[in-house]
Amino acid sequence: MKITILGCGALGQLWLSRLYQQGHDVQGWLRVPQPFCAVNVIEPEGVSFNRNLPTNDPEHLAQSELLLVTLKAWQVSSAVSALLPKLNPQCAILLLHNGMGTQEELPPNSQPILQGTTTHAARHEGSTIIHVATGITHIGPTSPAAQRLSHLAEVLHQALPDVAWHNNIASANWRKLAVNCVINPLTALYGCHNGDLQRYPEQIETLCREVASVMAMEGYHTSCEGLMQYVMDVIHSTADNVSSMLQDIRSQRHTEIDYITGYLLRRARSHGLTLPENARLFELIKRKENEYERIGAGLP
Ligand code: KPL
Repeated sequence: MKITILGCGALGQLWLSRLYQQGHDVQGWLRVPQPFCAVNVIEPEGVSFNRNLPTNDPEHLAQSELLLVTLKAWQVSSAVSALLPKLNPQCAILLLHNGMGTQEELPPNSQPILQGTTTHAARHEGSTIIHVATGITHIGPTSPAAQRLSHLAEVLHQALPDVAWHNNIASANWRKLAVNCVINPLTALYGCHNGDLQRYPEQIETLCREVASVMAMEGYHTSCEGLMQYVMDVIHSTADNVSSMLQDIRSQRHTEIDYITGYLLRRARSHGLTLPENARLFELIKRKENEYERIGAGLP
């Protein structure tokens, strides 16, 4: 299958290496074009993959059957919008990132669009990508046109298991949003590993209650207890992880908070709900982010 991967960060390189090894015709797409992408991945059991893979070939892009987008949420709309006119109308776009709300930012288009989330963890160590923990990738259609694409779950599963197909991906996305609304800001504020959050059950319960109230208004009924159990399970299973938001804050990068807690608060407002604890965490993360972004921009 001909595939272009937009975003060659840690997860993008992991998918490039796995899809290439499955015999797919893959290329990376970089914002700043380079002659090739040096993909260097070390798997959890120590096996490494090291190869230069092609990038930014417009012909390859035009013939691609899948555009796999592994950018951060805040990078998606401008990068995908720039590629839309160059894609074959049949080319599926799979948006794989934390948070929600990026699809609404895209210009009107007729591409079949899939959304997904993943619990695979990968991080940079110099120019090497360490695949820290295996996980599950949940994908599903966002329009009737994309419903016929369930075979893609099998293609992706062969390369990087597990991949699960959901006809109703929004429900899975909301559960992942709940996980990210709890783990990401709290770890970024306390400067701790995911597992250390077990010390804050009351705060986690308050956050989950607020998320569950918005989910109910959106038509995804869940009990606060059920949601909290799910979040606690992820805290246990990713106990040694440094969350992506803590990594972003430590490296003074823009975070995904606008698409995680920010998205939740926007949906809450549209239903006339206020979420004091999520709003407080949102403000604290934005304050941290603004501090270094102002300095970076040379502002007083
Ligand atoms: O998605 C994650 C992230 O760090 O962004 C979790 C699930 C919280 C794992 O660290």
